[in-house]
Amino acid sequence: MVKARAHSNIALVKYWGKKDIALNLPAVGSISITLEALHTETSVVFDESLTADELVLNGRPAGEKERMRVSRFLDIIRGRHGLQSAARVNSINNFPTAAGLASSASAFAALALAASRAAGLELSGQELSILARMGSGSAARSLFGGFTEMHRGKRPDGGDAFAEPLYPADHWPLKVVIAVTSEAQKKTGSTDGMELSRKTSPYYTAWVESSEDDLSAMRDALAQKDFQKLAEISEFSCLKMHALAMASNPGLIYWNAQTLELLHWVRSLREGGTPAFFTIDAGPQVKIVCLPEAAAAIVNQLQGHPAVERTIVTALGPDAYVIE
Ligand code: 2P0
Repeated sequence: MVKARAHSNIALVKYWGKKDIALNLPAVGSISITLEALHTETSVVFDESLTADELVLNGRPAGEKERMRVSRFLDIIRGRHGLQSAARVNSINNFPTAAGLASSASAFAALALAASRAAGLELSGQELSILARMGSGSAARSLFGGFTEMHRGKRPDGGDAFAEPLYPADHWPLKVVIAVTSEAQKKTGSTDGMELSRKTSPYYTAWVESSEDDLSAMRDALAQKDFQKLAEISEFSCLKMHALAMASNPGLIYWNAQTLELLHWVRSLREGGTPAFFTIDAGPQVKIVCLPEAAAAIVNQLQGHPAVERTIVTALGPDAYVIE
């Protein structure tokens, strides 16, 4: 049995759209930060006595949809390495899965690491990232700590579509305050949402074409540790992704009223001199990224704020690793 831990991540330059569904190749590159406080621990054992893969999620047998997704992922490892056995997989998030916080990123990164080791393979970081990508695009980034860049790649087989570490967490010890506005499960998952945008959003081509400029500007902002630039590019990429999603048909609206209220709140905070900006994924939570000295005051001000159910504060996290 091998148990591994991987941390969640949030993209500052967003991934939205696939150029190949079967291999899960992203249409755009992305840049993310890995989050220390949110992680998944997954154990895997291949067992010849099992007739089918078993999946326990947060202490309970998983639904058939989740089990099949994990089983298809294990098939990639089995197929490549001539393994026949089914596996017992046990996965625990230290954060509520229903809270609309990214769970597939840390889940498939931890699974890629644990399952490949349990199969007797010692994969490189790049190989693990490619493997994790086939489970979930954002998972390719969760293998690495700190600041990470995912490449969209050019090869049709996806051999160059992997994530790489840009900087370790201590390059720039940013903090993230997650403002949870609703614990309700989202209606349209990312995979379906991305396909809808690719097929129907008139902004899709412009989104793909403009992505390289955002990545390049973000690399500069990180190299220079220029917070103002970091804030502007991140908010731009986030709002552009949501505009793309909203312009799908039918439109995808991941925000609620509280989300929008908090966007204005964060903007006015920054105008008042607080080094903070927002980013939002395919759900209604607002992630406020800030310089470390600003985090405590932001949390204080959000306490009792009518738009916020609760907050989670985190520093930047480490690489994925094997626990036992
Ligand atoms: C990201 N998101 O860059 C973007 C921004 C959500 C919004 O990657 O279909 O679960 O499994 O490759 O990675 C979430 O989508 O999608 C995501 P799949 P994934 O973080």
